[in-house]
Formats: sequence, structure tokens, C-alpha cells
Amino acid sequence: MQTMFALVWNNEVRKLFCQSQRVMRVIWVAAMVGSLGALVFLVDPDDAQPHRILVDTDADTDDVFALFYLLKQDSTRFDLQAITINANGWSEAGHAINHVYDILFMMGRDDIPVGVGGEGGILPNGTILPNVGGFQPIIDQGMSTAGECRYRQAIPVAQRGRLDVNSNYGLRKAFLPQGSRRYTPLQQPTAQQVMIDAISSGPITVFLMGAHTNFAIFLMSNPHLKKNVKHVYAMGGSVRPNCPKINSSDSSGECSDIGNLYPQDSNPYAEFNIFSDPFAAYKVLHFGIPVTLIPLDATNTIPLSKSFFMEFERRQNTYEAKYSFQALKIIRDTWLSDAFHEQYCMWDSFLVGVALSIIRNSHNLYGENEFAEMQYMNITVVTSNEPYGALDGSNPLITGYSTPRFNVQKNGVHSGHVQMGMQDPFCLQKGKGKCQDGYTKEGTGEDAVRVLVATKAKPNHDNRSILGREFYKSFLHVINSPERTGRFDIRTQYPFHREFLYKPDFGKKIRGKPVVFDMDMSAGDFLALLYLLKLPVELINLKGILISSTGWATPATIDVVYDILHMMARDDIPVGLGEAFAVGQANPSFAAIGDCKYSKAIPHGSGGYLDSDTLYGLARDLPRSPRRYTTENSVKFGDPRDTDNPGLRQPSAQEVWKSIVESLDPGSKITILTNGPLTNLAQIILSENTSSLIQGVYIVGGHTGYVYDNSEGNVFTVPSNKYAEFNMFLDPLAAKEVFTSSVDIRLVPLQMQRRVSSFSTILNRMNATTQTPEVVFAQHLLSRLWRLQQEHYRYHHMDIFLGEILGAAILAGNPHLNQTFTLKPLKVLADGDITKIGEIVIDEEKGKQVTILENFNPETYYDHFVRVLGDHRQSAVLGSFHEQERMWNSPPEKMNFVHNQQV
Ligand SMILES: [Ca+2]
Ligand SMILES: [Ca+2]
Repeated sequence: MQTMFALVWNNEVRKLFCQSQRVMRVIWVAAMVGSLGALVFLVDPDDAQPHRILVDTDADTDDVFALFYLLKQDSTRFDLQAITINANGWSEAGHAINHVYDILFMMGRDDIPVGVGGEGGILPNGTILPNVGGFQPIIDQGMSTAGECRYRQAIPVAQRGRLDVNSNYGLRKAFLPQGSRRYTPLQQPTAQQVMIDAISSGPITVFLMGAHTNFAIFLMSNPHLKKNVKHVYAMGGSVRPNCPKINSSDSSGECSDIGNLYPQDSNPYAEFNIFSDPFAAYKVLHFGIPVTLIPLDATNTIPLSKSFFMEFERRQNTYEAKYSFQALKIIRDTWLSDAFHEQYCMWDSFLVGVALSIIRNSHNLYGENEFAEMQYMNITVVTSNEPYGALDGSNPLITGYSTPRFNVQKNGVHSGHVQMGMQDPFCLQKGKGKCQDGYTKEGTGEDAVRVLVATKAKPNHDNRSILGREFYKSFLHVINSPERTGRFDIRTQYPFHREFLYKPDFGKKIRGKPVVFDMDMSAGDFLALLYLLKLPVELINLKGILISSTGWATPATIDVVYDILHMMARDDIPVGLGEAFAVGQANPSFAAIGDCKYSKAIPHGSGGYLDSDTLYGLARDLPRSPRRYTTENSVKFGDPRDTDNPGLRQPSAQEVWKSIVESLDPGSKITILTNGPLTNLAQIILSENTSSLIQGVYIVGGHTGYVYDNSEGNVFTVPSNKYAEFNMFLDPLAAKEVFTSSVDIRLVPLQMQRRVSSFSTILNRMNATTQTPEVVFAQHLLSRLWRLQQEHYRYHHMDIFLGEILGAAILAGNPHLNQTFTLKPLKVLADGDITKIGEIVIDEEKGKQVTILENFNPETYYDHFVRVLGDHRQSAVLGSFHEQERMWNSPPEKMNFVHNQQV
């Protein structure tokens, strides 16, 4: 009663006050209390303090727009307290975290904490340990960050998927400045810790812009902090949308495919954010916190219309507007169909717009706001499919437990079939997909929750404007506002910023053996690359680099390769990006997505992708190359249309290989060194007429040691598999292809790599040698790997990467290494049981004769490697990012670098 009274008065008085005074720290409300007629002063707590906000984001491009829109609000009204990264959605943790740090640096907001990852797990009994990283959906979370991809596989890995999101279509490093914050292993605040800190220190509103994993884990493990969460606003789900396209509705007029997964043949109901972790979304919805949902129903009605796009193009008055528009433009230019303006919608930015407007108008009981029509609906999230209580092995909450995990009911809504992947036969029915996992479904039963739902974007009040929606206007106004604007981009941050392509001048030197290096961007591969670049060009002529994206790093990490080449003045070396999937893993009906039967062995968190993708936090010490991954493309290569700079296009591994073959001198042949899975090599061998141009292949990997001493392999995340080595395991069918081909193979197997895995030995030698920039960088990397190995069990496997350098040294063939080889008939086991996959066996009848490194002198190896890196010849032109910054702070004539070409 008293509340209602205050509310009415609030409303009236605020109207008067707001006209004269926009920002008020405290509003004193004069209220007449009953018949006493006394004048009482009340404090309105909502207006007394800024609204504290926490954002959980998957760092997709529309999340970037949303962040800008929020950061540009007056922080005395809307105060962004913390950001957490959703690591099982559209971006990879290592790229996302540095992307968000760069945005905050540009916006002058290094004060906002950002949380990512964490190594905590969930015990079989359902106990949630601290700092669960959110790399897995809750139902699949065990004690490791490696694991299956039942939902994650719906998201493309490469183009038009995580690769593009991680790099923001190539713009991230072309545009954003780089501050001092970055991901550093074991020092990075975890997502859970950042949530706990922000939420425990006062009332807060939570914006969810990705999967709900982090926030659901937070609620489940910190129920006592629920009282501080005032409201949750989430973009996601699909309740009763208007059909975005007429032809997708059937004769009844209802949408036949209301979700947005693609392909939709297994589940036409789900939207990506909710599908990425349905159980988490269910938990959030049913936790008893008020939830407002911005589903596809509403976002479908606010697409990136042509008129909005054109108006945005005209109005780019701030760095954040420029960054956002450039991203939109490259997305449009590379859109597969001509329907970009209908299909690309304002998702997360619309969420923020609607949420802030609702908060501003909090006196309205029904969520009235400027931008969206709202309606209360009773909703639940489908987490499993009927019949309930089915024990078909698909449900990790039930299968194998006498008491189901998290106390779910044996015959309840969580007990049915859980979608196993995009090709789950249970979900595939002729005509129409059957599974509803992640569907935000209306219901009348007790299992539905009353939720405020945005149903439609409101039209622009000003009907003379070309902008058809009220929010278009607000978005352009806010992002172009001169207040709280970005300070600079990478170009304007420095007075003399300039970009060069460095190309070496080897004069009349005779070039040595043509070599192609195929790497998967694991830590040791970068050291092997530095070593190859330091070998005299008369000995080794490094013609190109191929990236196997099926190993320890995700494809967007290709930028680190470009940066190393730039540092070493080798911007002339082409870099080709390989296939996203191991052989047989791409979805047969939609090759952009695929399964993770082998890649599931790589941890997502510490010691895995998170660390490789950031080169253990050290990638940012490298100078920034003008060459980088980009989505620029051209019709010439089969793309839908030319972009503005088609020449910048990222070549594929196959294209680079072909161009090298075409440039070969008559009679010469190429030697290939592979330091990762054999995905690219298999493709090369299968391609026409080129395998005869291969002199031989040095393969780092494979385990043959067990034949002598029963020693085990190294695929530690698949304990049942005892003898395989990662590079064979990660693409066994490719390995099989190579090991049944006619190509001459020299194998540098695991047991030989293990002989050179002493961090102390190599670091001691490095301390005693000339400190070239490349020695300094290698020292930083190696000492970090060593320290991590000593400090945390998650890093027990760091010597895997130290041993990787050996292949390059064997290829160089220094006679003092005393290397000896033996010939054995080998076969790679590629099919059948997961316990055997990737194993190498000796098969006298069917095996291929392979030359195996049998012995060498490890002491000489360490000496040799360190001496090559410490040689002042063929050394770096730009030792570090700091050195590059010094260059950008000095006028050009004072610098004496040799550069061939300004870009
Ligand atoms: Ca998002
Ligand atoms: Ca490797």
C-alpha cells in the first residue's frame, strides 16, 4: 500500500522534475500521507544511485555495438560495473577477452573489470566447484575444459563463424588501439570471480548477450547473492515471431521455422544464445529473478535496413561509430545472399536500448519503453525432448546416476532426450526437425514463468524520417554523441603511425632448399618458425607457411604468425589458412559446421585454446603486422561479390601451396615440415600433380616409442587412449592418407621430442647467448611455459611444446647433431575405437616404409638452436610492439629501418 502510494507520487513528481533537471542524484519526493496532511520526505532509491549493470557477452559484432551504446550513457545514471565473457558461444575466449580489453581501452574505461574462463569443474554429484569457466554447457561440464560440442557444433568454426567474430571480420587489429590490459595465464580474473565481486557489492541489473552459462553457474553456486540481482535482461529465444520471410510460413500462416539455427533440419525452434546452453537458460528463467526477454520476435522487426545503413554511413563522427559501421559494411559485403538488410538484425544493441529505456521509465508497470512493444507471457525453456524419463544415453543429467544431477526429477522436463548434435538421428525427421532443445516455449502449466517479452520494435515517431524505427534514431544519436567518446584508433593514437611491409634483400645469395612449414600454432611451432627464419637463406628457403586449424589454436590466431613474420622482416612469405575441420568431421549437408570427435581433446581453458590463441599472453608483445586475417574477398575466388579491398583477401592453404608450386624453378622440389595435424598435408597429397613435386616430408609427431619401452602417448585428455600422439589423433584420417601415400616421410616421433624437453637447459643456454630480439622473445615464452608447468597442474603438459622445435632442427640437418634414422613399416590406426585412434603400429605386410629419427645428440641440439637464434644475422627489424610504438612516436626520417613498401 505504502509502496503504491510512493509510486504514484514518484511518477507525478518526477515528471515535473525531469523537465527542468535531467540528472538528479537524489530526488526528494513530497508525499501527502493520508488524512494527517503531514509533509514527509522520501528518498527514491532508484534515482539516488546510478543503475549498476553487469554484462555477460560473447563478443560478437552486435555485442560490440551494444557495449558502445552502454558505455556512452551517462555513468551517473547507468554504470557498467563489469563484463564477463561467455566462452561457449560465437567467440573463443582468448580472442574475445583481448577484443573487449581493446574496446575498453579505446573508450578510456580500463577501470571496468573483465572476467573470462576459470578452471573449476562440476563433480559427478553435481557439486559446482569455484571458478567454472563456462567453456561447456552446464550439463556437459565435468572436471576439465576439454569436451564434447553437442550445442557448440551449431556455430561455424571458420568463415562466417568464430574466425570472423574473433577477429571482428579482420577489423579488430586494423582499427582498435592496444592498451596495457591483456589476458595473462593464472592472473586473469575468472568470469565467476568478476560476477561475484560485482554482484556482491550492491544491487545490480544483469544483461545477458550470449549463452546463459556463466550467470546460471553463478546463481546455482551463490544463491545468497540472488537478492542483489534486481533484474535480468536477456537477448535470446524465439517465442511467437512473425515470419521474417513469407515463404517460411506454411499454409496455416504460422512460422514453420521460428528459430535461427542453421541448418534448421534438426531443430527449427531454437535461437543460438539459448540453444548454446538450454539448461542454463532454464535455470536463469526459473530462479525467481524478474526476467525480460528480447527474443527474435522483436529483433526480427528491427533489421539493418538499407536506409539505416545509408544513414549510418553518413554519420560516423566517433571512433566507435567508425568501428561499428566498418564492421557492418564488411559483413554486408561478404553476406552470402542479397538479403543482408532483411536478415541481419539489431540483436544485442536492441536489448540494451530496450532495457535502458525500461529502467528509465521504471514507474511503468508493464515495461513501457520508447523502443519495443512489450507483453507478459508464460514461458519455459525446453531442455529435453519427450518422452520424459527416457534413458537413451543422450542425457548427461540422468544417464549413469542413481540420483540425477542437480536434483532434477527422473520423469521431469529435464529427463528426456537431449539433442546430441546437428545430425542427431532422434531430431531428424523427414520434412521437419523434431528437437526443441533451447525453445523458449509458451506454456500454461506450473513449469512456465511470467516473463516480460519484447514482441516488436516500435516505429519512428517522426514519420518524415527515413529511419523506420525509433531505436535506429537513438542508436545513431548515442553512438555519434561527442560525449564519452573513444579517444583514438590505432592510427591516430600515435603522431607518426605508418605501416610498412618489410621484405628482405638477400642480394645475389643462392637460395637453399625450398621449404614449406605447416604449423598448428601451438607454442613450440612459433619457436620452430623463428628458428627457420634465422637459418641462413642459402641453407633453407622458407617459401610459405600453411596453417592447420585443426590443432592447438583456433584459426584467428593466424595473426600471430603474420606478426612474427613482420618482426623478422619477412612480410614476403605467404601464409595460407587450412581447413577448419579434420577429415570427415564437417557436416555432410552443411560444411560450415561440424563435429569435434578429435578436437574435443584440446582443452578450451588453461593450457589449451585460451593460451594458444594469446600465445600465453605474449602475442601482444609482437609488433603488429599490416598483414592480418581479413574477410575481404573477391568474385574471382568464388565469393558473392567484391569487397572494397579484394586484394587483401586471406588465401587458403591450398592456394598458397599452388602458388609456391607454380613459382618453383624447373627441377626443384619442395620439402615440407609439419608441426601439427596432417590436415593440409593430406589435402596436398590428394591434389593433382603436386605430390611428385614433394622432395620429402618431415613430420613432427606420432608415437613409436611404446614398441621399445611401453611408454605412453600424450593425449592426456582422452585417458582411455594410451599410445596416440596429438598430431596423429587430431586428424587420424588425414594421417592415414599420408601414411599410405608414396611420399617420402621422415618422422620425428614423440620419444625423440621428449629427449629435448628440458626447460632449464635451453633457458640456461639462452641466458648465455647474444640477446637478439628473437632470443628475448623465446626466453619470455619458454620461461613462462616452464613457470606455468611448475605452478599449476593444468599446465603439466608444457614440455609437449618444447619438444616441437626438434623437427625444424632435424630438417636443417646440422651434422653435429649426429642424427641417425631407422626404417620401419608403419601404419596409423584411424578408425574404430577411440582408445586406438591415432596410434601408430608396425605392420610388416601393409605398413609404409617410414624413416624414423632414432638417435641424435641432445646437448648439441640445445647449443645449435640457441646459437642460431642468437645470431645477429637475419634478425628482427622490429623487436617488439613497444619498439613499434617508439617508431610511431618518431618522425620517419629519424628511423633507419629498411622498408620496401609502404601500405
Ligand atoms: Ca551476443
Ligand atoms: Ca604444433
